[in-house]
Amino acid sequence: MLSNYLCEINPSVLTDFDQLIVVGDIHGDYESFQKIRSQFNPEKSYLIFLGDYADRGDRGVEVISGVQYLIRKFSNVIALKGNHEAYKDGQPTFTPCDLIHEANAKKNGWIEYYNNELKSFINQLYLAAVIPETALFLHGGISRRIRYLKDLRQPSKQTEIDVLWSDPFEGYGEYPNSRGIGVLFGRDISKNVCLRLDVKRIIRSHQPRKAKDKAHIEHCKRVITISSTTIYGGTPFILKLPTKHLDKAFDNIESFTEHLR
Ligand SMILES: [Mn+2]
Repeated sequence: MLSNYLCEINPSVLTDFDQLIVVGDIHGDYESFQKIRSQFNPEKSYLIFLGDYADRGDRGVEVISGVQYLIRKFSNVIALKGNHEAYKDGQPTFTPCDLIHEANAKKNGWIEYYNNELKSFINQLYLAAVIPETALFLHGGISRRIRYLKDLRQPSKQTEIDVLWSDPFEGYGEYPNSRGIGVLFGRDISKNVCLRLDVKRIIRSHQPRKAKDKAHIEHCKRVITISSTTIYGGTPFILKLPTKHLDKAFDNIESFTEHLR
């Protein structure tokens, strides 16, 4: 159980920091994680991770313990849940789960790792974060089910699945996702959800192949996909945006893309 699904970021707290750093999928790429850490200044940065910390790359255990350390130590670091953090009774709801093999090789076996480390990590993850009038942050996407902020504060099981698994497509309407879970959402869905939740854009990850070298912008600039992993090649990056001119910075995102190589 997540103790709190939606992290509502107070804009006046945010402007206590110089920059907002947003991190996409890491997928066990510990080298990229270390570079992200070196970009983070606890006094000056507010840091948001968008999920998918492990699997695919071979150092998910290390990435998770690094993120765990940051969210425990700093109130200005928050981490969202990705579909690779979705487990039910110690069983992954996705395949393949490389973290099981990693935990068996590096720790005292999967069950112990899950119960003693992973579970408490997952319990600290939010499903989404919002900066009022500015941006909604989540791992995968949205659906018609999201009509009010309360749908994210108290999400139904299906809404949670939509957020973790969905992808945007360049059309209109909403269709079943070819992943077999979540939806494909069109530009009209993005427009409506942004209007109803009073944000200008949605920042997400979940498709690192689409954002190998730079942010992928679609749906009339309302949907921005980022990636912070080398697992599919390309140059991983983070967003590093000035908190005082956040809206302007989001509209000029290339200038605030910080490559990690
Ligand atoms: Mn994902």
